[in-house]
Amino acid sequence: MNEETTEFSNFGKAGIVAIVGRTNVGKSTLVNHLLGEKVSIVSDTVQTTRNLIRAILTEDRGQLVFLDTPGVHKAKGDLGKNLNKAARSAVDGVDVILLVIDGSSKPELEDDGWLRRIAREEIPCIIALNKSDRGIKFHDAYKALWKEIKAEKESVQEPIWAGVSALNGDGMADLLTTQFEKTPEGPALFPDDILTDYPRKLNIADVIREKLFHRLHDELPHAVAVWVEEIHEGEKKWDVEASIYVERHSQKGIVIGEKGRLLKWVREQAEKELYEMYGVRFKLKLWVKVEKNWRKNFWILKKLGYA
Ligand SMILES: Nc1nc2c(ncn2[C@@H]2O[C@H](COP(=O)(O)OP(=O)(O)OP(=O)(O)O)[C@@H](O)[C@H]2O)c(=O)[nH]1
Ligand SMILES: [Mg+2]
Repeated sequence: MNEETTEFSNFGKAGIVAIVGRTNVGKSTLVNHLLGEKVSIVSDTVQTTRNLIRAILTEDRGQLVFLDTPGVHKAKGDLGKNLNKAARSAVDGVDVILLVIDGSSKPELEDDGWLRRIAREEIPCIIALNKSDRGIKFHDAYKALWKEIKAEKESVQEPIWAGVSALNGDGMADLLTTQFEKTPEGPALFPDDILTDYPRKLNIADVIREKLFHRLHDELPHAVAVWVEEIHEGEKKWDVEASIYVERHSQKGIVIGEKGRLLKWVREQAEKELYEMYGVRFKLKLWVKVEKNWRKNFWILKKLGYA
């Protein structure tokens, strides 16, 4: 036996967990809680997550790579459809599927779709009934729905159910243990000090977008994209120039706000959070640009990593 094989047997668990589900159920909140750090932005707007985000947890038991995905949602334009496609294909080739459900609200069409999808899978699946802090009223409804689907599809899948709250942490330690149990043994996929391989430029853009989402309502968040043009990494502070794309002139006014107040708030909140994330001061320069129909523009979607 050569040295490498001997070393291999000493490795712990290692695998990829795809975190999937309908939009707004708390997938990104759950990933952040598992990591103990914020790696993925969160908001109460649908389809907040727009890229696949890998978050890496390394500990004594081994290494889990969580794949945070855009939530599936009835889609109108190319952007929404691309996000749905990305989410659905994220489960290919992973070791464990973690389906997140909002157990405090009734099953919707997209939940039904995901249950049907996991019925086709033979790899281990865990179903997290999230938001237990808001009550567990619909847990039985989801279990009954699964039973129906399993029978109809003659599925061999036996998912493990877990009631959790990604917000207050209830059930989260057990959920992590279950994930390790279902993961095969193997060598780590990433160095142990890495938290995410999500590019810095995209992360900074996401933080700015999250702050915008907190202030924008209705359809407007979906018309907004953020692109970091440049990062100058100075010793004492980092200067970042970013463009905020909107689709119409009227939207530009809303994003800037009366006397520039909204944009100023976004800039200050983002600078504060980026400082906490990177431990270095940020100076953001934000430009709001009208880019007609960017959501249908393949090249822009590609640049933003949404296509
Ligand atoms: N009460 C409660 N709220 C939660 C919990 N987990 C997440 N939320 C809230 O649910 C909303 C959506 O959370 P996200 O983590 O952005 O949801 P997501 O599934 O990643 O959404 P998309 O990225 O749009 O697919 C946010 O307002 C969260 O604060 C929970 O356990 N309890
Ligand atoms: Mg998300």
